Amino acid sequence: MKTIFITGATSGIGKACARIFAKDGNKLIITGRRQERLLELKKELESNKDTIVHTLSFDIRSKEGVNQAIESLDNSWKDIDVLINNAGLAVGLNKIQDGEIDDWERMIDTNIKGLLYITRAISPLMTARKSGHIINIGSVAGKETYPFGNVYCSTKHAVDSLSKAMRIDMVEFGIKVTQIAPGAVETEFSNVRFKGDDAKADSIYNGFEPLHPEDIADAAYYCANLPKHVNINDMLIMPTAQASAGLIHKNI
Ligand code: NDP
Ligand code: 8X3
Repeated sequence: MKTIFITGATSGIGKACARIFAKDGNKLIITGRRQERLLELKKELESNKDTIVHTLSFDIRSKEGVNQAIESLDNSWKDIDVLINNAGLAVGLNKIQDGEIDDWERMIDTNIKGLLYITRAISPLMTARKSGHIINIGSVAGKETYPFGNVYCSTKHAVDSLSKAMRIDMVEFGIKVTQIAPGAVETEFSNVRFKGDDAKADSIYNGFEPLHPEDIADAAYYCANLPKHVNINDMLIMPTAQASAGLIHKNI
């Protein structure tokens, strides 16, 4: 039985990860701000009698909130085998000269600083045991920069770079670090990016089959279940209809 810690498990990719890792009867720590959703998911996952779920509701942008949440875990939950750094978001889609600074700060605080706060709190638990696997959910936006993507792309480039840095820093402890970088996945991502304009969000996925959150969860599960001597450093996963960040072939 492994202990898996997933950020952003209330929706999309994180929720799909929780579901796939629960199949084997693992111990899951699921996190996000929306406590009701965490409790609903806990109930669903614990219908597998071999699965035990602990929920932690906090805002990843708060250093104190992150540290309190991790410190609140009792010792039986602290042997974290797999950390999935998934919580993240894009907000807005503007040129730099028209950008909303509040949107930039939300993205930087969540996608970079939040991921760092979590990693800083959990990685010492892994290095002390000389065992652990960190899976960072990056993006094709961390490999390429697309029009209007400026700050979101920069935050995901930071995740790309931090994934390499974490691997370098913790290699001597046998810690695995994997980045999974998806193209377009149909989740609540676009609803958040377009600030609740759901018609606009839905139109992003019209005319082609996007990735489903389960496709990314499958990849995370595969990476987490390889033999001890094998690590996938980096996976770029696209819908077949998407050739690059900016090129999606649509039948409309
Ligand atoms: P969703 O919007 O469906 O899920 C995002 C998750 O992140 C939610 O569970 C949300 O929980 C959590 N989250 C956001 N902000 C915070 C915060 N401040 N504190 C704690 N949790 C937070 O989107 P996805 O599943 O698509 O996104 C997951 C990751 O995948 C992100 O890092 C995203 O950048 C990346 N990604 C997504 C792609 C896509 O096309 N969908 C493609 C490439 C990468 P809550 O709101 O309850 O706090
Ligand atoms: C999320 C997908 O298309 O905005 O990372 O890069 S995209």
